[in-house]
Amino acid sequence: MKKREFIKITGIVGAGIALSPIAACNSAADQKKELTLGEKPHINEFTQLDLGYDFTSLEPVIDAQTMEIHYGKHHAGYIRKLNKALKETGDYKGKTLREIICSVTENQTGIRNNAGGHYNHSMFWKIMAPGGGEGPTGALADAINGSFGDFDTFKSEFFSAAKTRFGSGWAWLSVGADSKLFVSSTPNQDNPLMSFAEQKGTPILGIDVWEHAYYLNYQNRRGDYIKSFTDIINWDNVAENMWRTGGR
Ligand code: MN3
Repeated sequence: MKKREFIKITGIVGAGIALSPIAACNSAADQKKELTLGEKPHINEFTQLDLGYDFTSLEPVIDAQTMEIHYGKHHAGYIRKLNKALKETGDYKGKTLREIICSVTENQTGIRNNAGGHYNHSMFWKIMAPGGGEGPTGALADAINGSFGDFDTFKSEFFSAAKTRFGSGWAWLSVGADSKLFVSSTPNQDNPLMSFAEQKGTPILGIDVWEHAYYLNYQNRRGDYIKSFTDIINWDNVAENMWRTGGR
């Protein structure tokens, strides 16, 4: 099915008619349709994908120095430590990043933190764009309205989840097992796909609320960062993530 046809058909989600239930971490065949982040299965090591835009592109919302350090040091560091941890365990050969996220256990902290760090940041770079978008349209807008009532209610829930996450972590918009969208937050580099997440689902949008994501520009004003972030959301890519999640 072509993406456009799918979007047309899944307009029904907004009308309250759910698609077939989708488990967040399900069979290999279904996973191929889920968010892949372009990664290859883990054979030797994971590598960092190109950012796809310049460090200055998201200014003034996110300054170039923050982007350079965040992408070049923090994200790159998660990948380096993930590769080291994978080498040490010898497990997960041939698994995709998503499969690792889905099967990592709470106590495997090296892989949990660094596979999470790699996955979360790979998604984060893709759901932002210079100038952002007009806001969600089509099936994504319908799904947001169907799940939250309206876009403003979603924005307020997302803001609150990001603002109140104590310490470091992420706030998410995810697709749940009932195909509805929900907002949640996770600590550190955890992710809603992880089996021990409080609310499990497939994330399609996430905001990094670690201080390293905003401190140079916003210092302690996390709320200002979150509000500005909504101006640079790449809604087309969020819609694409939703399409992959339900694209069966
Ligand atoms: Mn970060």
